[in-house]
Amino acid sequence: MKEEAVVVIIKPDGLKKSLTGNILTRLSESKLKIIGAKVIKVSLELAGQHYHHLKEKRFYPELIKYITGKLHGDNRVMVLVYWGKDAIVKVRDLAGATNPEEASPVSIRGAYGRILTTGLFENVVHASSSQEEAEREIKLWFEPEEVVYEVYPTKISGVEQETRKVWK
Ligand code: IDP
Ligand code: MG
Repeated sequence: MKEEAVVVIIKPDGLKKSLTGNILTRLSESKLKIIGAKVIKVSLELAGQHYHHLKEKRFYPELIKYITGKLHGDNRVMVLVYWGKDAIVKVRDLAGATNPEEASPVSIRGAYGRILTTGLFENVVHASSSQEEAEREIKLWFEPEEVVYEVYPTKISGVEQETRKVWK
């Protein structure tokens, strides 16, 4: 199996509950390499693009509230790219099943997830489900310079004197 990338998102419940350290420790059992990592706020637009395939599900409105932080009063997520052999299956194994009640109790979701009274699976982490999804998610969540390996081809775009925010 070739090396591949996988996106992990520590969802707002993970940050609110100070679980980032525990989750990253669990994920380090995979021996995969972290090649990108940042903490960001999730806009409604980004949330909608990330979960576009779930728009028809009855839990979709609640899911959008969840990932944008409305359920936790905290809209931070930590988003990472892991790289290595069988990265997707390794990370999804450590994450556990989507439903935290069905997830192995020693998996991340089994240990830290819960089901809300609304029925939403508050399951602490997202992990890409295929190479195609990983590519789509990396291109959605990251700029090329935020990922240390050039995992997909890039090109130069824009004008040289483009303005941008810098430290003063
Ligand atoms: P995954 O995160 O394991 O890949 P997806 O089917 O992509 O699962 O669903 C995205 C997220 O939507 C899940 O992580 C979970 O938070 C929520 N979700 C998925 N299926 C259900 C469901 O049947 N009931 C409630 N929430 C769900
Ligand atoms: Mg998924």
